[in-house]
Amino acid sequence: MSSVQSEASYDGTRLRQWARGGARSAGIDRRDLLKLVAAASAAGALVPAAAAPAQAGPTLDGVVKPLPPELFTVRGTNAETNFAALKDTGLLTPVDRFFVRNHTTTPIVDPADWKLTVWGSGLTGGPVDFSYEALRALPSVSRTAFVECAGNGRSYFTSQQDQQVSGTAWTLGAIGTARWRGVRLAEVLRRAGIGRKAVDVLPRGLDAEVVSDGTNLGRVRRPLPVAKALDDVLLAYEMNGEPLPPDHGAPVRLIVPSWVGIANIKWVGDIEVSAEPLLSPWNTGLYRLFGPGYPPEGSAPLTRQTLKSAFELAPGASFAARRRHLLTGRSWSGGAPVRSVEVSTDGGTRWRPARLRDEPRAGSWVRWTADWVPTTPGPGVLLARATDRTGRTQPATTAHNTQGYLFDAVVRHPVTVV
Ligand SMILES: Nc1nc2c(c(=O)[nH]1)N[C@H]1C(S)=C(S)[C@@H](COP(=O)(O)O)O[C@H]1N2
Ligand SMILES: [Mo]
Repeated sequence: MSSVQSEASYDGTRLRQWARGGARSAGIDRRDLLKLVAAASAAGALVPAAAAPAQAGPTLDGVVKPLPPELFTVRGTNAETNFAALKDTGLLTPVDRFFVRNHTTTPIVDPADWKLTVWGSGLTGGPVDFSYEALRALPSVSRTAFVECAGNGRSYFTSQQDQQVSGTAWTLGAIGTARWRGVRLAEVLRRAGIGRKAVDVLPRGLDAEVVSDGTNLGRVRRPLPVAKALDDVLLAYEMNGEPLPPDHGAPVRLIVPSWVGIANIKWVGDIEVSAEPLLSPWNTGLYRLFGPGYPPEGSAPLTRQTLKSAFELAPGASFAARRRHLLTGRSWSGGAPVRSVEVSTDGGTRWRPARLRDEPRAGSWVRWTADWVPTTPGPGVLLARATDRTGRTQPATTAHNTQGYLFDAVVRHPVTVV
């Protein structure tokens, strides 16, 4: 099934039903939700993406793991991976440098006290609880998948396109790839008695309620259409062969391959299975595209990630002239496996193929290399662009949206030749 198509048309139904009172705003007042949507579409409500300055330091209140400045750039409650710190790592991002995106703070949840409650009108019976032990006793699967924030690359709307956007001013490091092990969500939903009338599945985190501009949005939760929930989604309890660490959702999180980061709910405590369509702030005012060219209620909710490329280099890195250098980087796409990557070292006039170091796979990234012998000392710019197997290539610019989601244009990486 072409999930992007079907989810978009399903969402049309969801919104029409909501307008007629047939869908439910889950855990938030209908008027508050309408206010959020209106704010998202109004240019006047924009807060510049650069509002929260990057801070340097080894820790951040609310994040458990250390955040040494050589590995991370702290942005508000979040920590961005420095791409240069991935240079000598393998395909998988080590936990010590995997980005953290927290709406509030990392909760500490003891697996012994934890249970997952599956409930709602889409079940054939009453609520069903799964303890951590019970979940671990179910058949497990492993898969490699990236988690990438929908706003990854957001700062380039401003720095490359001179446009205002709201949200965390990420460069390209709001992504990490890990090997996840857990239970298929489909397995848990079937055991809980999901019925034929179920349309939406709403996982909710155990972290604190999110208050934004004086409105309590409730706990982080985003409806997943039942088609995706029953497809390739995992309830993961292991990351790179170790129990899930606190900052990445311990004891159990969702992994929703190829979809925007927000779908991957961390610290999941309950899952509502609903026979009526559900709306939450995270699939209405947030995580849709708003702005010129989009309807007032926004685009359909974001599903798949777009495609991007990044050099494993610090911004402004310097290179000795007339020496051979090995440039390294990574490219990825939520749409399909990466097909090819090209690099330009002359500002985008000439492009040459990079060598792929990994077999491209859906939902993962590929590492690549390219040689470079710079000639003239002075400032320079490196560019990389990926093409995926759907035939899509990174464009020169990305159409503006007010919250700066899904930046996919080629990023200009400044360097100095000495
Ligand atoms: N419960 C909960 N789940 C959450 C979030 C959160 O703040 N709370 N942030 C989401 C967002 S926006 C992203 S991009 C990913 C980040 O996952 P990571 O912190 O493990 O990298 O988690 C998602 N899941
Ligand atoms: Mo995100």
